[in-house]
Amino acid sequence: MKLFRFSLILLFLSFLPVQIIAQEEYDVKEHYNKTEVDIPMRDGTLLHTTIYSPKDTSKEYPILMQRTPYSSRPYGEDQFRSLISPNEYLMKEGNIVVYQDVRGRWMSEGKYDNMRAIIPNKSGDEFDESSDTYDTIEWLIENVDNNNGRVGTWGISYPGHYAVASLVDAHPALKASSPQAGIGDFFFDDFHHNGAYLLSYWRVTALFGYDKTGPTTESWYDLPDLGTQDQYQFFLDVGPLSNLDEYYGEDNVFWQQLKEHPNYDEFWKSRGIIQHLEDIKPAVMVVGGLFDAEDLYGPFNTYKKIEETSDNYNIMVFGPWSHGDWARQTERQAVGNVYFGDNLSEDYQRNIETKFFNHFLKGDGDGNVDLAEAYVYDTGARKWNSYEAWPPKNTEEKVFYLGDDQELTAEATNNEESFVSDPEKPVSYNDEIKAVFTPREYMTGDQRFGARRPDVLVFETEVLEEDMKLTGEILARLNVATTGTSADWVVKVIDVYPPDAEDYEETMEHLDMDNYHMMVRSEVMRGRFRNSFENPEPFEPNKKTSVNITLQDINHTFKKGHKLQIQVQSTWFPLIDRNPQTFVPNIFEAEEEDFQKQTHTVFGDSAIEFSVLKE
Ligand code: PG9
Repeated sequence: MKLFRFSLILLFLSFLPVQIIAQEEYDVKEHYNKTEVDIPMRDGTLLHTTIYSPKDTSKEYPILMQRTPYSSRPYGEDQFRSLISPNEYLMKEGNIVVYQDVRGRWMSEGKYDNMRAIIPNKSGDEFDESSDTYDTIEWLIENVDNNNGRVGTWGISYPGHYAVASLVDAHPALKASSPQAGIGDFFFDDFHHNGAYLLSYWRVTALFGYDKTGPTTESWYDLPDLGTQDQYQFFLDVGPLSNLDEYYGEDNVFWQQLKEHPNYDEFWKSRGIIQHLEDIKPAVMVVGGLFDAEDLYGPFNTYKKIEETSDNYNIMVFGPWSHGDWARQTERQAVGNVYFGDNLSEDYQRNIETKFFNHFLKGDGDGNVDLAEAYVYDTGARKWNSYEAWPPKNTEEKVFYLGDDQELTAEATNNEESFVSDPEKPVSYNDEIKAVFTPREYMTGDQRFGARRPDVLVFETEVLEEDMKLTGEILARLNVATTGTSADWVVKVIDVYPPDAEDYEETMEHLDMDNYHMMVRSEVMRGRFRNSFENPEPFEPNKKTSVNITLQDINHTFKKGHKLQIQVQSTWFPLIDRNPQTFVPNIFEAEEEDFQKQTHTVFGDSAIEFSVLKE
């Protein structure tokens, strides 16, 4: 396979929202001075830091900082970003804006460590991302002219993770942070979902896997090129994961780590950041996208953990966004084929994000600011909701059972639905032939291509006679069996549109929205981890076994005339890797002969538990 160098800008933009794209009407260079400094951390490591300071020195400004593994480029004091700050409103009104290459990345010294573990009660020159942030803030407050002594952090995705890290043992000058789609734990975000490896992330293992030899402004890695858009066929032809060693050698540290740690061991556990969110002091605004294919576990659990453990100001905003959409300037907000509304991101940036930072960094900072506890978009009714708590309190449980005749029933049945699961013909996770860096559109994708396969079980309500609003987490309590000793279980929650549904500008040419099977939420449980993520267990062939799957929060009205549909399947390719369906110690080391067709069964006392909002 030929390796070829992506233009880093292309790769860089593929991860980050369009906010880096030029803002024609505002020239940063006219309003800001730029300096680049190398700030010493407590262990002496120098972290390369770019500082944009307003030219108007007649007043003081807070410091808004983003720490990133994706480069604080452009480098060179005469090279300016076209947009600085979380949004253009904060840029135009004037703030000191700082970008820093985290340890081991780009122009910073040190060795990179993916999701570097937080060290509680550090001593001496022990360091982690929390202490690197603390040391950086200490230096900035002491050395940057015209700062008002208050600091805010923000970031999306990995930069969002570093914003979460800034909250742990926070510097006293840190008054506000907005972690946005911040990674919480790589065993449940990005690279894995409940222990299933996201094969769809395989290519970006190159981005994080190689150590650089020293500070550099040029990328030191190449992304493998599949040589085709048909990544389903590519990965099917590759066969067992061990064959991918052909493309990543021993020098790809992260690829080795992924293979060596198939279970939720200390390697992953220590790197999860949610556990450290105790007694948080700075004000926090967690932001996420309800259709974010990369990081959902992180933002929801960041908000919930802080609510549980801290009495700081803590709010959340979840819109009908895919990864990073909220930072874009697109007028029509859509995810894949599905349109949700106009100017949703711009309104959020102007009326929520700017208000949050200004209150805590320039205003009274006492928390008396007219912002809701939880802004969550209703992705079925297509309107914003403001809640006083999340998940909402005024709900009642509604349980649907996976009955016979493809029906969702109010009572359990003795029904059994079986299907042959063939690793050589896995269910595709989407109906497009497109190679991706990371998955995106499938989160609202049409699921009819799945519904018509014999190895996808379908259960649905009658046409709804009135609106049904489902909010919060979903619990799938499956009772299953397999003729094998290993299996994955995927549950998909789908909104079936009526025959007269309106089409959108974004709806693909060949498609109408009538009878559109819109994915609302989905999740996989790698069956070996059903009782413990640390200690995987085989299935006993043909024994009825319970498998529980928590699906991340939703806020979706299933409207009158629509249907609620549940799909259950055991392959989801190549979103996730194939399960050999034979229990092996480590699927990364499974052999060709381990991959066996098996017959799986789902019993009629399997239940899907929702929370219905009592309007
Ligand atoms: N969470 C995103 C990601 C992390 C690691 C690999 C690929 C993507 C992100 O930082 O955009």
